[in-house]
Amino acid sequence: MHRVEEVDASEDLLKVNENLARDVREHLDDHGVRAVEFLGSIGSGKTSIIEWIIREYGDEYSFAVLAGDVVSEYDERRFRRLDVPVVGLNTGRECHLDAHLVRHGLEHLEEETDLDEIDVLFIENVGNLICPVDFPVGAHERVVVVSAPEGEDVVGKHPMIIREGDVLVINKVDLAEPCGVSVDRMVETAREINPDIEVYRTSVRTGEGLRELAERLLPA
Ligand SMILES: Nc1nc2c(ncn2[C@@H]2O[C@H](COP(=O)(O)OP(=O)(O)OP(=O)(O)O)[C@@H](O)[C@H]2O)c(=O)[nH]1
Ligand SMILES: [Mg+2]
Repeated sequence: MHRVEEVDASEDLLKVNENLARDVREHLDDHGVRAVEFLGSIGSGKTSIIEWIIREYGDEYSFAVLAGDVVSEYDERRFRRLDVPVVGLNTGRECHLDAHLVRHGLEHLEEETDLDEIDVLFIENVGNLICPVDFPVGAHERVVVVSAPEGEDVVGKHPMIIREGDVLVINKVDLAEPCGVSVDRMVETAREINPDIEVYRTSVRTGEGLRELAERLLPA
């Protein structure tokens, strides 16, 4: 059921999103759910990393996923195969999730599962390095994922998302050498932009760095 929000036309949309994100966060906190948002480039490996964590830690934690995509259900179907509660969120022509959509996603999730039973909610944003930056959705952590084959400059060209992230994942490091990319240089650039960002180098192909990343993101 869509609720009608009363919005003063002059009110800043970002402010509305911020308020809704606060509601989402409070709701998650009320139910003891830790939410981890994955945002970043198209095809950088967001779904693959979340799948890996769910497979490896599924016996210890209870997971659920909100899978954002522009129009399709590809990622939703991938998560469903892992037998976790999933809600697909299609943004239509929009290139990012927002807190309003996520709140509805949570309502749908609660139709199939009791939030009190969920330890960790993964929210996969639409692949995009620009638009999601200004629309936090209430997650406790924002994990930015880029990949080595995108080239060293991908980090420096998108400083806004690097400033916004709590964690930066440089994935597909197995392809760095064949692509002639220096992952060290990517890390250096990220630290110049945001000295506080925590950086993980990962490969879903070889497993490198994934356990360290998971242990940083999952509750103790
Ligand atoms: N070589 C290599 N391939 C990877 C790695 N991680 C993911 N891939 C592949 O990269 C492709 C895209 O991975 P996804 O996990 O779908 O990427 P995504 O970021 O979720 O993509 P979107 O949701 O479409 O933005 C798939 O073919 C994966 O198998 C990795 O670490 N190394
Ligand atoms: Mg995906």
